[in-house]
Amino acid sequence: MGKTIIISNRLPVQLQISNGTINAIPSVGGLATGMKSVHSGSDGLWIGWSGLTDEETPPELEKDIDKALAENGCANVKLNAEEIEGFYFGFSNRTVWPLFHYFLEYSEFELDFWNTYKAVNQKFADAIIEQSDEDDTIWVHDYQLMLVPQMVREKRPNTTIGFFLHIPFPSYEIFRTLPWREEILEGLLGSDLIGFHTYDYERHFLSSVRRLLGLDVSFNDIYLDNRVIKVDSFPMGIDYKKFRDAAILHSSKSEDERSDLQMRLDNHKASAPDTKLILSIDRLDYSKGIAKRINAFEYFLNKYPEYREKVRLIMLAVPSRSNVPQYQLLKKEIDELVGRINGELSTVNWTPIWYFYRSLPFDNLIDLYTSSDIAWLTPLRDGMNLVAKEYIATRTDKTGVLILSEMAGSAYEMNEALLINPNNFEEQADTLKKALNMPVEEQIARNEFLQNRLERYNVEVWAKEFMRALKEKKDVGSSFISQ
Ligand code: GDG
Repeated sequence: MGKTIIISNRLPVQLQISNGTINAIPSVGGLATGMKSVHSGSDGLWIGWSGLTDEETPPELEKDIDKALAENGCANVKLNAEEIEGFYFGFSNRTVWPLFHYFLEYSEFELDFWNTYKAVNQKFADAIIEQSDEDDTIWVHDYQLMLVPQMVREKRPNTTIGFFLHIPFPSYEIFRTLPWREEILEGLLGSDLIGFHTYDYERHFLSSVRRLLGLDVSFNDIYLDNRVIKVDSFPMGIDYKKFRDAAILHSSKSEDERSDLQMRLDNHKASAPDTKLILSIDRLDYSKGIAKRINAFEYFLNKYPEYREKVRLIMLAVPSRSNVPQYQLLKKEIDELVGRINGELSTVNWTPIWYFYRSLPFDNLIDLYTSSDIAWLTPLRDGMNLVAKEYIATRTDKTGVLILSEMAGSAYEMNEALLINPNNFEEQADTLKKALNMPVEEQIARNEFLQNRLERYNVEVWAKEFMRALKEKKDVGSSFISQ
């Protein structure tokens, strides 16, 4: 039996060079965070881009970089600045990302982006061919690499290939606006198994395959030449134990061991014991509904002024894709909104919004999760949303209220949360009030269900289920071909 090879745009470590030495820095982001435990638990290989362009890589350090990566079970697909511009910032993040998140008006259909996307996908496919054997299992991740499965299939007709999409697959009506829609579908259909977070994304994909390619689709099987491609949903879990253990450790820390952030949070609690903390954590991305959330918070404070000085919104926005104009505009909009609301509503003792625009170390994330009475996550579209799951996992005493957008994939599995429509300010204001007044017994009852489910369906189980389905599919597929 061969090895398992994971392929994603970014490797689970980023390399940075300072004064001739190489530092490996863990990546932030759902995929990196989720798959890390799977990869480190096997002797498999992870192929992806290191984060350094050719131009940023001193030739004399190239060997050391490859060595450092190999020590981490990784192999680099070398990309230059122009390729990153067209493939990553271009087609991936200015065409596919907005389109698949229903921001049609942000989607740019540039032929140059598309050509670079194809060329870079070919580079990834070539790296796979070079570093794998026929009996290896290939697991390709996400929207940056949708052409890779078919590119590998052409050279390795019998290799087992799985693909998982971490973002939503949009409805046919949205997807069909993409000029290269058939090529994207054909690229994905090089896989044996295609996985999505939810049943809805799966249906949308099947509908596009049927209507755009005219292929036979029966239930969740697609018939293409002499192959059957399976499509299924696999809602991604988190490393539940890691978050749980970190929260337990956190609660046992002595005063001296507390972080600066935790001290600030504790001081806040001590000075205003009846003020509740509401938390949001997202990459700074328009799909996450950050600006709307701030507006909804203002709406809440106006509708229920008795909560002024009684609540504080702690907003962590992690810098992301800051080369893309849309993200720069959003950053400006959020800065202005936070400034205006804090300027208008603050009192001597109270600032309504604490806003952090940075990436925080993992321990600080735990400080925030464990100190907040409410997590309020309002994506306008989100493939899954792992932050919602992480918040619940860290609530060791089972208190805390999760308010979650219906538009997040995770909402399908987290019915015990308070689900809201992020466009409905009235509903959100009332839900915030409900959350602030929810009896502790009710919080515990809701979170018990959620925690049990998250513990059971953790990220390792998610990966195992996908791999099991991929293996099963291959066994059935081979017998189909040989009949
Ligand atoms: C994509 C899809 C899907 C965040 N800030 C910090 C930090 N994080 C970590 C969180 C969490 C991850 O990043 C974010 O995951 P999400 O799922 O919320 O969102 P995306 O980055 O958009 O991920 C998403 C996911 O892929 C998986 O399929 O759920 O829908 O868009 O794990 O903890 N970690 C640290 N510091 C931070 O400041 N250390």
